[in-house]
Amino acid sequence: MNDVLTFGETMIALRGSGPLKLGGSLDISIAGAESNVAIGLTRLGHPVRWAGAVGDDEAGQLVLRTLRAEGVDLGAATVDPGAPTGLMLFEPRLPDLTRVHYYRAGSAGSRLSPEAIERAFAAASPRLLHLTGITPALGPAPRAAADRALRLAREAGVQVCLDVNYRSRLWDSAVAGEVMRSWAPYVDVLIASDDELPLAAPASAGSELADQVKPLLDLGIREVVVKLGAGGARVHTATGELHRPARTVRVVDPVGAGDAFVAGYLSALLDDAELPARLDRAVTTGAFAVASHGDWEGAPTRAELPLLSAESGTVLR
Ligand code: KDG
Repeated sequence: MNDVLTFGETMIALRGSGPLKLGGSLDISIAGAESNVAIGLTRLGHPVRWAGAVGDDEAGQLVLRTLRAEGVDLGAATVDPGAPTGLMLFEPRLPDLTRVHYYRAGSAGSRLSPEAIERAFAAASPRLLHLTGITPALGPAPRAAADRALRLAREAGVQVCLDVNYRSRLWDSAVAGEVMRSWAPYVDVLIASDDELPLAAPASAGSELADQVKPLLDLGIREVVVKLGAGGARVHTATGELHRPARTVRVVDPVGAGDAFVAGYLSALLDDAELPARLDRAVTTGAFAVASHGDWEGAPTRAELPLLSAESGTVLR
């Protein structure tokens, strides 16, 4: 049985080394928030099923081959012959600023159906369903698929994690807020950066973080986890709150850090670890991501977790 079921769009990711309009060479890999979490969890030893859709094309083959090589269960993945695999371009424009360009309108991922998600659930109930706020931004079909997943999880007593993951290039914040608020009552673990939290909190909530967290806990959300970037992370529950600072590492690429954080948090939760250990693992896996290039490539295995505590300049022979 899989510990986790997740789905969402995974695309071909092309990374340049400077302004795109000047040309040059591109590195090819894959990227997708949910599959980044799936890889992060799989490397930590948790069985994960990814139920997204790719086109019947070479790009789709790269997505599936990569996930398969990482040990992610693809038994419920869809190959859609009627649409291409999505594409995203990463353009490092300044040392600390990367622009992202999406080519995903009409992609296979934007046509993922509720029926595909029914099949994914029918095979076996997971312990946890992980969704992100990117999926409903892709179109009515993936939004309906995610709605269906939330209802199936509720019926089967499967706990739900939602990472708000707001993408302003995909949809308007008012619409995103409507969807996130309608999903909140189904969620057990809500993960958001501090600027994303207002999208999930009731529209009437105040502007202070505490004013936004309380109504979410009152709704029945068990853990509200707030990512604070370089400030670390905080988890709020009905009985209190807990903070962990970020781990100190040399930042080489912040992309994928949020997904790595989620993988670490959920891994410790699935191990039945207490809240302090969940946050510790989350800030550790997040730090691995910012210290490595790519969306998911730097995700640690369980044996590698202690490496982050090694002194600078350590060579392991
Ligand atoms: O931030 C890492 C991923 O979320 C990103 O690279 C891919 O899913 C993605 C998106 O839609 O931006």
